[in-house]
Formats: sequence, C-alpha cells, structure tokens
Amino acid sequence: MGKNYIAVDLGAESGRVMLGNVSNDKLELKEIRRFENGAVDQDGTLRWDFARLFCEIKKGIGEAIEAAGGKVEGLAVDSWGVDFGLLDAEGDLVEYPYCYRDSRTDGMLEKAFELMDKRAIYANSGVQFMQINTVYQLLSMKLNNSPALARARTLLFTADLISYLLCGRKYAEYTLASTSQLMNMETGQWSQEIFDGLGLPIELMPEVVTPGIRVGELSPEICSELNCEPVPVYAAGSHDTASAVAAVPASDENWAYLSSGTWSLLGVEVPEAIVTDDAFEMGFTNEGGVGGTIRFLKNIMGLWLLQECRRDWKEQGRELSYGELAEMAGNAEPFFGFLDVNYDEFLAPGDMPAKINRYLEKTGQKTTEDKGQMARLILDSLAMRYRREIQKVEKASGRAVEVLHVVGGGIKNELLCQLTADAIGKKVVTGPAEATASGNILVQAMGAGQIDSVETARRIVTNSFDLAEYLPRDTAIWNEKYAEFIQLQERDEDVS
Ligand code: LFR
Repeated sequence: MGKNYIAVDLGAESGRVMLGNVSNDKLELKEIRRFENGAVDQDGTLRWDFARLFCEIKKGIGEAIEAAGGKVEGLAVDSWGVDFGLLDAEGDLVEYPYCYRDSRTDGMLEKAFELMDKRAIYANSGVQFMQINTVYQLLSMKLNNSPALARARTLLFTADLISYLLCGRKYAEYTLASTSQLMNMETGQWSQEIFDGLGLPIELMPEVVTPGIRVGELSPEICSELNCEPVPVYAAGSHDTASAVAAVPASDENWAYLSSGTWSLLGVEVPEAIVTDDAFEMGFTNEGGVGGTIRFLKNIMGLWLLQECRRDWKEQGRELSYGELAEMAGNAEPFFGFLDVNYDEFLAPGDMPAKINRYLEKTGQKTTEDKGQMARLILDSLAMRYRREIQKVEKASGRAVEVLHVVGGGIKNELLCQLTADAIGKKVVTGPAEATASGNILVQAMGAGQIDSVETARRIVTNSFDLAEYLPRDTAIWNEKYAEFIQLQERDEDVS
C-alpha cells in the first residue's frame, strides 16, 4: 500500500504540487498541479506574484488530498534559495517578496566588503559571493532605510513562508537558511559576526530547524477552506537543491551532481565545509545538505539564458517550445562561439538575445540572429563551463569525479545531456527529472520514521525511475575547443 506524502515544489519558472507514495523500496510520483511562475513588475521592482502562487498551492494541496482519498501522512514545501518575506508584529506579510534578480543588490557586494573583510565573511559563512544572496538584499534595505525593514519582526525564506501560512509555525529550515550567507556554517546557527559586521538585525531571524522534523499540521483555517482533515507538515530540505541532491541515485563515492533547471548547480557532497583559499578563489559555496552533509557547489547561470531568450522571442511573436529549440540547436553549427555564462549582465531579466550578442561583440566573436544558433551557443557554453567547474571541484575537494549525475527538469534537454558528457569526457547519468519533489517526499518519509537514511532514499530513487546514460563522444575536438574556451574566458576576464 505504501504511505502518501505531498510535496509542494516551487521553482523560479514553475511550481508544482506532487503526490508521492512511498513503499518499502519504491516511490511513485504523481503530478497533481503545475503552475507557471516568474518575477513580476511592481512599480519598477521585481517581485514574486505571491497571492497567486499561494492560491495555486492551496488548490493543488486540496486536489492532492482528494487524489489520495484523504490518506496523507505528510506535506512539505521546498523552493529556490535566498529570497524571503518579512512579517510584521501581527504575523502578516509586510510587502510582496522581492525576486533575487531585482537590481536593488547592484553594488552591494562592494558595500559589504567595506564593512567586513571578504575572506572573513567566507570563512564564517562558507558561501560564494553572489549579489542575489539574502545578506546583500538585507544590506540594501538597511542602507536605503527601507520602511518595510523597519516594520518587520520576522524574516522567513520562501518555502518556510509558505509552510508558515499553511501551519502557523515560524522557522528557518537549515538547508534553505544556509543559502543566505547569514549562517555560521560551523555552528549551523545565525552568524552573529556577519550580522554585527554589516549592521543587520539578527532579531528578525527565526529558530533554525533540521530537515525532516515535523513542524506542525495544516491549520484549522486551511482545513476548513480545503474541507480536509489536518495533515502533518514537515520541514523537508526546504531548499530545492538540497532536496534534489538527497534524491541523486548514487551509491558510491566518486560522483558529482548537477541539478539542472533555471540554475545549474554543480558540485559534490562532502562531510564538512571546505573554506580553503582554493575554494574561496574558485568561488565555491558550502550549503547545508540533508543528513548532516555539505553541498560543496558552484552556481552556474543554467537554462535561465535559454528561458530568457525564449521569452524574448515569444514577445516578438515567435513562440518556440523547448523541444523545438533543442531540435534547432541540434541542427545549428557547433562551437559557433562561447559565452561566459556567469557574466554579470545575464543575471537580470530582459533582452537576453541582445545581451548575448553584445557579449559576443565585446569578446571579438561573431554575433547571430539565428535562434537555433543562439540556443546552440548557450548549450555549448554551458557544457564547457561544466567541464571547467568539475576540474575546479576536483581540485578544491581533493576528489576524483568519475560520474556526473544530472537531475532536474534540465535533463529533458537531451542535446545538453550529450554535450555535457562530450565536454566533460566522463559518463553522465540522468534522472530523475523530478528529483526535488522526490527528495522532498523521501525526507518526509525519513522524518515520519518510514525510511532510515539518505542512503535508503537514494536506493529507492534508483529503483523507482528510468535513468539514462550518456557516454562521451568526439573527445579530441572537445579537448581542442576547451583550450579555445579557456583562452577566451581568460581574455574576457581582462575585458570585464
Ligand atoms: C535553484 C536555486 C539555487 C539558488 C538559486 C537562487 O532553484 O535554489 O540553488 O542558488 O535557486 O535562489
């Protein structure tokens, strides 16, 4: 029979409510509801459409409970990292939560380093320096005397904010909290040093809880709205990437993961944070993982580049599915050029094809108006970047990587999976696409005492999904092109 759990999984491009049935060694997943997501403009700022998201989530939960015949053992929410909502003294949202791509964090890294030594921030938090991090969002509010910040009493990260609205408990789940750069990675608690150093209000921060604990149950209001019995609410890995990594179908040691979606998160699982000079200089992060592990990884801009091109082309009247784009990319010229996918300008939404062409021009490469060619350029550049980061992760962690496990919606782009294997010269194993929801559900099953460990969770995932393998081809040409890629990146670093 198995037991039923509900995962609410929020991504930057879409959200979904999934129903999972966990039995001895199998997980069956059913998608109950999927809805679009994306940042919206509010008076020139970028926010999340929170009321609509919450409405979709509630509908999905109601439908999932119905689909399970009312028999549900747990529910948990996960989301992207770093973003948050602020609550006032009454526990109400002070304003619509900002999207991390809003320009309010422009220039905040430099401001932070005037207040606190960069290396000290890294030694303390273990987190890579990205302007999207919670710490720079808060710093910008502080330096701009934000009235919302002045009214705020509690900060809740996105998934935990939804969970609070469902069950009434305010908490910060450890894996999600670790993305903020406000946590001391040694203690797993808020970093007094960083809050003090930057003059930020530590009193906003709620208690930190570990993944897998039961935090409450659906509130009476929600139950009456959905006409259901109370369902236990758990903290999963509230961070989507943490849940995804918990569901990587790997058993031995020499693997790296790539969680592929709007972002590409590439790294290894390690027992303790690595905050050496190498890790610092190479820009790696140490985020909290499920089961006491650390996710040592790098954020790579990911399919965002393609998503944004697609959005731009659609606005101009040409709507293309991801399948069509992949096919067009497959027919386009390989190695047309290379992008530094993490180039600063690519972070903000809008005008992506034009930004890409500006980048190509600036670096002395040919530009293109051909959509398939641009898609191919993005995929080639991502694959090359994965190769570069795997080399770095091997150096910084002292581990040899033999297999790359790719999970997440990005695996549906089979061309990218093959190019990844070609570029890195190693075996790529893909699946499951719904790793995040799987991890979310299996962490609940661990919390409920149904399964005993992350190893068991991974074994269950291996048993439950069809995985695909890609082996490297054309190694010689990729080696040759990699040398060009590196040269270009180095030149580009001089330019920008
Ligand atoms: C992926 C992700 C990444 C995080 C980025 C921004 O969805 O959670 O792990 O760095 O979104 O929050």
